[in-house]
Amino acid sequence: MALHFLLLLLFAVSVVAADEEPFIGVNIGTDLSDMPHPTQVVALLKAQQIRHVRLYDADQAMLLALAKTGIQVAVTVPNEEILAIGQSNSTAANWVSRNVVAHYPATNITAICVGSEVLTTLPNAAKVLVSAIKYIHSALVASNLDRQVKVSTPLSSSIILDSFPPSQAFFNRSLNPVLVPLLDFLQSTGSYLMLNIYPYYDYMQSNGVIPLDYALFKSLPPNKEAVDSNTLLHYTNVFDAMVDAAYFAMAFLNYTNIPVVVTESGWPSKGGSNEPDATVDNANTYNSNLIKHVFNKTGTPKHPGIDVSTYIYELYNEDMKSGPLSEKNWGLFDANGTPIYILHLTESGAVLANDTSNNTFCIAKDGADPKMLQAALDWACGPGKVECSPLLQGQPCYEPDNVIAHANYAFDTYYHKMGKTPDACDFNGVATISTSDPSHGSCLFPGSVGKNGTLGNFTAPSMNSTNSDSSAYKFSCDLRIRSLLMVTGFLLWGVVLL
Ligand SMILES: *[C@@H]1O[C@H](CO)[C@@H](O)[C@H](O)[C@H]1NC(C)=O
Ligand SMILES: *[C@@H]1O[C@H](CO)[C@@H](O)[C@H](O)[C@H]1NC(C)=O
Ligand SMILES: *[C@@H]1O[C@H](CO)[C@@H](O)[C@H](O)[C@H]1NC(C)=O
Ligand SMILES: *[C@@H]1O[C@H](CO)[C@@H](O)[C@H](O)[C@H]1NC(C)=O
Ligand SMILES: *[C@@H]1O[C@H](CO)[C@@H](O)[C@H](O)[C@H]1NC(C)=O
Ligand SMILES: *[C@@H]1O[C@H](CO)[C@@H](O)[C@H](O)[C@H]1NC(C)=O
Ligand SMILES: *[C@@H]1O[C@H](CO)[C@@H](O)[C@H](O)[C@H]1NC(C)=O
Ligand SMILES: *[C@@H]1O[C@H](CO)[C@@H](O)[C@H](O)[C@H]1NC(C)=O
Ligand SMILES: *[C@@H]1O[C@H](CO)[C@@H](O)[C@H](O)[C@H]1NC(C)=O
Ligand SMILES: *[C@H]1O[C@H](CO)[C@@H](O)[C@H](O)[C@H]1NC(C)=O
Repeated sequence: MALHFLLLLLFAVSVVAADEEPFIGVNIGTDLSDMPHPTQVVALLKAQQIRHVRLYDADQAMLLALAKTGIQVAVTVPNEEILAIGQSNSTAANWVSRNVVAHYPATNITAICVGSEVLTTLPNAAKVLVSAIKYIHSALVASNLDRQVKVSTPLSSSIILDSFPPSQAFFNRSLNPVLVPLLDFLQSTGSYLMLNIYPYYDYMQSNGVIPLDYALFKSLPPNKEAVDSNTLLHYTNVFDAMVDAAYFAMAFLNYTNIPVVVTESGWPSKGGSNEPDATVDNANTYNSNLIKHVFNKTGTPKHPGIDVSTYIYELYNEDMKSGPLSEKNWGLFDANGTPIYILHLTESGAVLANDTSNNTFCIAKDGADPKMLQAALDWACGPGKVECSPLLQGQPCYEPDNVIAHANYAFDTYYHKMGKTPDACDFNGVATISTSDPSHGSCLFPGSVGKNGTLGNFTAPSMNSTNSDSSAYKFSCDLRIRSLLMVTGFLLWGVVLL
């Protein structure tokens, strides 16, 4: 009896360890026509205080550029190499020696992702996946690096069936011959389940069953919160529901102490005409809320307080990606390192640096009468005492040489000079307050934080992930089947509870 109790206690303590601070990392896909040089990539990571990255390969130049930066790196064994590595421990040992041992410790490689959604994209490699993982791990053991470098394999969440409500979730049973030894391995080596979670696709393919706000982490009225009728746990967002579905699916196979790291999650900022919710606002809302959620250390309803570190998909917009327009628009930055949007990171605690979302600008109203704009511009640069010299020929804000661009600059300068009071942005009704930074080239507007600091001071987990074929796209493909099932589940669940 006493022993039993002790075991229970040990068990309870070991349930999903929360030993470290949660982190936010970013995935670095490289399918860009003008992929920045690794040194530029690293400069961006540093400027943005990004401390965890995931690469989709183990690119030597990238690993060298990441050396001595303190950035934690997850590297990937590309899917094409799984078959060979899964059949030969010496091939695995060579891979580890070339891509890990050769760079560590200068480059802080903390994880190896063996493949990317192998079970759903490369079924014929599934049978050697666990061997590949074990061979890679043995090579790390031989190099005495197995404690520093975790080995796992990112899974598509589409292998979790009936994920709504989470307590009924289970892994696709036909994958159990792979998943059971995989979970055994993860448990015995203290590694984590790597999961790619895309509430965007869950929402898109739910045909309105999943509310947009629920996918975007926006607060729902209490009577709209989803309640799991088996556990009575309340779910306020799709992300938590998916993570808990993974915990429940593992528990169904009797694995209760394997933590989850989300290796991909994000939202596209632009899409085709049939992707109306791929917008800058939604992408900003999703990623900002995701970051706050991870750093808030709330955990999930099933495991409150247990961190779910997450890698955002992804650093750059990948213009070479095929598939729908949204595929090219998951990035936080363009190839120049210019943010696609400025994340709203207020109230996220000490981990985050300055909130850059509170910047407002005063600009010319759309469609304002050019004559009235000219008059207001003349007033601002004259009686308004705005320092308008940057608008002179040869100066940074001269181009584009038109009344709208010049009025924008003069209005914004006046507005900031006057302490950003709404009154200071009127100009006889031809001016308006905007949250988009009109700065361009070397013409920095008052209130601009420049092109740095989008992500502020935040920490995250890391892996290098850049497959030639987009894992997000692959995900969206195999998600179709799963979504039908999931949506059916959610419908039933939703009818009862929403
Ligand atoms: C590789 O496999 C051979 C036999 O197949 C075995 O003798 C050897 O110990 C293995 N090496 C490692 C590093 O696991
Ligand atoms: C890698 O990062 C971890 C976490 O910050 C740290 O504990 C470890 O000392 C680092 N290793 C190296 C070799 O820098
Ligand atoms: C389960 O996995 C098998 C093998 O990959 C696949 O053929 C089947 O479609 C999956 N089932 C569901 C419901 O996703
Ligand atoms: C999980 O454990 C329970 C109780 O020990 C056992 O009855 C069940 O068969 C196990 N399930 C699996 C999938 O191993
Ligand atoms: C942060 O956590 C607290 C309680 O732990 C919760 O009340 C609050 O809603 C959370 N905020 C976010 C943004 O998740
Ligand atoms: C980042 O945050 C840490 C912890 O809050 C702080 O010590 C550090 O000075 C910050 N760095 C910058 C550049 O703001
Ligand atoms: C915000 O930025 C300013 C100047 O860049 C810096 O002095 C200040 O410490 C920052 N605040 C935080 C909370 O990081
Ligand atoms: C935004 O800035 C204004 C004044 O510049 C300040 O009063 C307000 O508290 C700020 N809001 C946030 C959320 O930081
Ligand atoms: C952005 O960062 C670069 C490199 O760190 C620096 O040279 C530049 O001055 C910064 N720009 C702004 C507006 O802070
Ligand atoms: C990631 O790996 C892929 C496949 O090996 C490669 O083509 C690509 O260049 C790599 N991207 C980065 C950022 O290293």
